[in-house]
Amino acid sequence: MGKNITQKILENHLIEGKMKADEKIAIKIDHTLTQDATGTMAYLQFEALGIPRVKTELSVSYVDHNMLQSGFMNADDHAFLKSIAAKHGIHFSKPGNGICHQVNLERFGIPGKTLIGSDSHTPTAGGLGMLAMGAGGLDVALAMAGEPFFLTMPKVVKIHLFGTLNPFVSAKDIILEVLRRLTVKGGVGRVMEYTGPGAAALTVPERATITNMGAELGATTSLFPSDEKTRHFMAIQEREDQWVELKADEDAAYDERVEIDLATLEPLIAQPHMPDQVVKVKDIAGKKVNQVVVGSCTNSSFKDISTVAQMCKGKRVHPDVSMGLLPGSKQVLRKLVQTGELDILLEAGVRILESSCGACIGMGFSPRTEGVSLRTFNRNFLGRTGTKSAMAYLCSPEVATAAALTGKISLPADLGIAAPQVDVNAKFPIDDSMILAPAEDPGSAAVLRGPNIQPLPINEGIPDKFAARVILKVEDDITTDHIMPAGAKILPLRSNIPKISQHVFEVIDPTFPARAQEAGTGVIVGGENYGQGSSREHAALAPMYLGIRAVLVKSFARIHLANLINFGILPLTFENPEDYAAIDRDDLLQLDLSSIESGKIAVADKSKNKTYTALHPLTKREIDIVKAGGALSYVKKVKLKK
Ligand code: MIC
Ligand code: SF4
Repeated sequence: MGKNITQKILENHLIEGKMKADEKIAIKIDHTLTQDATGTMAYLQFEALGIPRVKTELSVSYVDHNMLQSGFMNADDHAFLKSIAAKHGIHFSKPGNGICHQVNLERFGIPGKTLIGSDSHTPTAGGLGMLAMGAGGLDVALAMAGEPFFLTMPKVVKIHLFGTLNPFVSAKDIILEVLRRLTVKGGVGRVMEYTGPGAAALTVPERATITNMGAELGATTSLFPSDEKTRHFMAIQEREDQWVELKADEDAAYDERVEIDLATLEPLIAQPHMPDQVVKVKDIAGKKVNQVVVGSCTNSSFKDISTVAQMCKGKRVHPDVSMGLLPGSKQVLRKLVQTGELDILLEAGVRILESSCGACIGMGFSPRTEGVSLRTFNRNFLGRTGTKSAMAYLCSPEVATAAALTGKISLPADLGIAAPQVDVNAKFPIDDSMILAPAEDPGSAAVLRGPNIQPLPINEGIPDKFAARVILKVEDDITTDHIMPAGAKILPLRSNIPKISQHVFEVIDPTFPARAQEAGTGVIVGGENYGQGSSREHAALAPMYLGIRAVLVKSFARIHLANLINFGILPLTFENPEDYAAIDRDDLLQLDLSSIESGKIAVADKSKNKTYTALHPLTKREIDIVKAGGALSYVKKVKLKK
């Protein structure tokens, strides 16, 4: 039986375990990336491991999230990141050079290599044939220290694309269609591997739009083959020598299959407040729009923005709409200058924002009260725009531009203009001057630490029996944006756990931090897919700081589950999902871990006089990690001492 691409890359990197779906495996990591919002913690953790220089082939630290710099905090983080990168052998991409996933595609990604990044959209690099996964900062720190990365062997889904896209229908519509069919839980435990003539016809940036938003399916990662299109993209980036071919065998086996006829796709749009609330644009056409933003790691390539510029040529943004644009990288922005398209956008009345995450993570450009905002981004979770009452929709650059020009949700084909044609052979300005190489001599680099960079809090570990109060009970599909919101006010506190923890669950229940601290030891109860979304380990670290020692839910999202384990929080699932209904906020639970090695523990609800069995997915190693108070203590105590 032949192999698919996922199996080929995993086999080349396998350190431990059997490549059988749902088994735990450990793999070697070739590249790592961090961004600033998760990076400060990742490097503090790397530093705590006491390893002088990274052991990966390549590690890059990007600054793209916290770029508002209102006050000293973000700037201090940047200075810390730059100095610690120089010291430990890490490349540093300066603020302004671009969004990590876009710059990684352009300048660093290599087909067939493994990459983990402290950002959930790291799978963007799957568009280039890299096996790229999001992970918590601590897992990235461990990979930089040469430790293997542990994951559950995913199922591999073949997504066969055929047929040709119609004018004004683009890569974003393909991934929105996948989300419509499979939902935000549909990719959990799976790698989505794209094949077929429809996949072969897509360019690397188009493929990257699809692999990027595979994160919203909950997928471990998404992958395209590395073929002529990949070689061509790397040649344009003057990196053809790093290209290797990568394809599935003719008789490769897959666990599941999905077929999409691209010719049948119409422009799609995800409605508030979940990326899988997908409908046809034509079904909600006519709705008035206040704001449009083009950008984010999903849709900020030259192809995306050139498409917008061509549609805006000779036209004006509607008087009732504020339109913003975040180019994905300095390279994209310079290219727009060279083609004259930046001027077309300015003439049309588009607001040019920095090459950064910006509005995607609520760093500025928030919509007005109850504002309708169309975004080419990947997430529209409640409150993420920075305005809780706003209605955020996700769509392609084509649909976003049609709305900006007409003031309402509209079909781009109704504008009566020719579909844009982007020159895929165009040369790009190659300029790595904003990427700083590490110092030759680590001793020569001093680490700069501003007052906002506070030491890592320590978890002392959990005893075999403990009582804990239910601090909060939540529903299905709780995202990390619910648990640990971002935005301009909170993101600057990412290096300061005591302060940021005061915002945990702010959008759901602002009394959470005070009640958790008062209770001393707490539990969170939740539904399915708990912790979907971001890789931010603050969604585990900050609750841990507030005394949360267990999370009892119907099911977990992958990265958040790993983060809970990494910070010594016991992840539990109901043996009988109906028990969820019986537990209430403020109940006092007694947890007995004496049978933990059997995969189960006993939970007694003292307030209700009931007992339940809770399951956990932990391996022996992970049980030891949780008991030790988290992976850092465990690795320092057990592994690195060997
Ligand atoms: C996001 O898109 O939510 C972020 C901000 O990029 C996060 C990382 C973070 O919270 O710092 C992610 O996706 O992992
Ligand atoms: Fe940045 Fe948004 Fe991409 Fe996250 S999803 S990395 S915030 S652009």
